[in-house]
Amino acid sequence: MKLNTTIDKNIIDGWFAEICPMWPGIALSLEIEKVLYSNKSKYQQIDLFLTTHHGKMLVLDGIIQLTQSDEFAYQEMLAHVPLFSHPDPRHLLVIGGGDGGILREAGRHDCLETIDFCEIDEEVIQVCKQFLPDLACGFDDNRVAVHIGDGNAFVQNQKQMYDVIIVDSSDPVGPGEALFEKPFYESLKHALKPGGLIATQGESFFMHKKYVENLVKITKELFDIQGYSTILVPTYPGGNIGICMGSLGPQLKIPGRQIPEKVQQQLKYYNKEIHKASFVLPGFAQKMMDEI
Ligand code: SPD
Repeated sequence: MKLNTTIDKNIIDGWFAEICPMWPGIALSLEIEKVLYSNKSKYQQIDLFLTTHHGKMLVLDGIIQLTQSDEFAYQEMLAHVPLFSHPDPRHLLVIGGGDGGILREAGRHDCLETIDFCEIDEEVIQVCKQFLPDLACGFDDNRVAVHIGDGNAFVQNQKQMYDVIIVDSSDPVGPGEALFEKPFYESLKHALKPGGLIATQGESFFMHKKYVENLVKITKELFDIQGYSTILVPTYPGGNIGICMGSLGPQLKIPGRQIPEKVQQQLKYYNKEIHKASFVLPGFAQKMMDEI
């Protein structure tokens, strides 16, 4: 099948194959029904597909960012593990994640007074508002202030501003590269209020050992408490992805406050037990963390 997309190299007989040097020799493929959007923005190639069995799928530079069938797992965990670890989060910064999914989840926390959001590629936001309103509804929250620009530059100007910072980055190829380097984490630390914490997209301990080790090393060096939580996401490489966290006070492995019943009822993946369990790692992965 010939699909009208500008990333032809990833399309094989009507299937999209996620081929990337970060996970050599293996590629997840999804069958495509239709190309809904395909364009090279100022920063990256943006593709939005309708798949045959997993709903719509957002792909940036050939890498799957989300599918409608399992996005809830990633968005819920990357938002609620850090936000429920903090005993009283009032001010949140979200860097990356132009789909709005993390904002949708963060918006469930009534205690938040301000939510700053920084995304480099405005076109991703526009595409998601048009095609993924079930995620982009996160932008409708009137506590959200959108800043279009480089997250790395944005955070350098913020001093002791936030209780929680969440980094929903793409992989360290393309525009997200600086978000995996130590100077960025030093800036995040300075942007935190006393007792604050950060959480960042932490890749997969099966597929991206050197990237996970690097993030864990940086967060161990800079923060008082470090933790690595893992999430099952069938359409990410290896079927799992981590959250690498650093805290200036709060414990990470247990919720620091009650999960309101009305919030819990809205969630499909996150709960108190999965919060704790997500920090329990397979032996080889725990050994990897301990040796850093
Ligand atoms: N390997 C892909 C990792 C993508 C992480 N970011 C996804 C953005 C969803 N809000």
